[in-house]
Amino acid sequence: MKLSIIIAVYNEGRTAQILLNRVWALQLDGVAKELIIVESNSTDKSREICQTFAARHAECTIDTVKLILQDEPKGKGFAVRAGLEAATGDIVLIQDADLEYEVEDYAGLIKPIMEGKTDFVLGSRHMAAGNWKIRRFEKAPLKSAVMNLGGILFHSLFNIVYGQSLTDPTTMYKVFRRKCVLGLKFVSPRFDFDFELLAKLIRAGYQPLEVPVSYSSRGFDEGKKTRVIRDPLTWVRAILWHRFSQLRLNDTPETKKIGASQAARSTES
Ligand SMILES: Nc1nc2c(ncn2[C@@H]2O[C@H](COP(=O)(O)OP(=O)(O)OP(=O)(O)O)[C@@H](O)[C@H]2O)c(=O)[nH]1
Ligand SMILES: [Mg+2]
Repeated sequence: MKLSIIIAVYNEGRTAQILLNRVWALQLDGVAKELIIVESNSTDKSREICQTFAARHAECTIDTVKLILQDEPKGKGFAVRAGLEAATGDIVLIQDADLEYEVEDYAGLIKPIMEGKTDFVLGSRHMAAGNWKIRRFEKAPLKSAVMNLGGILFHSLFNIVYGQSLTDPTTMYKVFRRKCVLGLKFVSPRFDFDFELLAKLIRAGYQPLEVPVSYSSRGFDEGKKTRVIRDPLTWVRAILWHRFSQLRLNDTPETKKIGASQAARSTES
């Protein structure tokens, strides 16, 4: 079993090295890891960190490292999509280059997939925290409150539009069999990709199973790249648009019909 771990890195000089070392050191029974690092010409030392890391592990054959260097930062979605194209694993997991989540949660995330219970898992921060206040920025309590409230609104809107009852649709930990995304069309460049990926997997008939994961939010002063005004607008658009946007790369009227009936089944269940 091979696990492809896609790590988008842009200006993460403070955390990239620690994160990469943690992912590399993690041992998972019967699983070989393929780290796919996508770096977009950072203005800090992130590119050097990624290059040194990839060079250090270039000779490794069980766990492997692929480094994709992009010329400019076009957003997390753009970077993760490049990673998806390069992935060769059976299962794909998306990982940020910060330390907000714990790599120790990987085992719990891939377990239901390896046991054949599902093809798609979401790591829910709310299930573990037991409440909705998952963001706590010490120096900006108002921003924390706005983002926590915004989280509820976006999660609710997503659940209504897609007929779901997910506790954490915007979690970074989206883990799925690679076959699930083959042939699906993705266009979102920024954090709107999160919604597009989830929407299209659900529309393709893959109902996500949520498992609890730990989360410790970082503040904007620590490098968070979400924009408080710009990004939420793209999320609303993504939630509504991708309910109906082209699902597959080669959609014909026939495959569209199949997609629609699969989506209907998954929203019924
Ligand atoms: N390669 C690349 N990575 C990016 C770009 N924009 C953001 N990232 C990376 O994407 C990851 C997520 O960015 P964060 O600022 O942590 O975003 P977040 O608010 O935690 O959002 P989520 O990941 O959706 O939970 C980080 O590892 C960033 O370095 C980009 O343009 N290029
Ligand atoms: Mg993050």
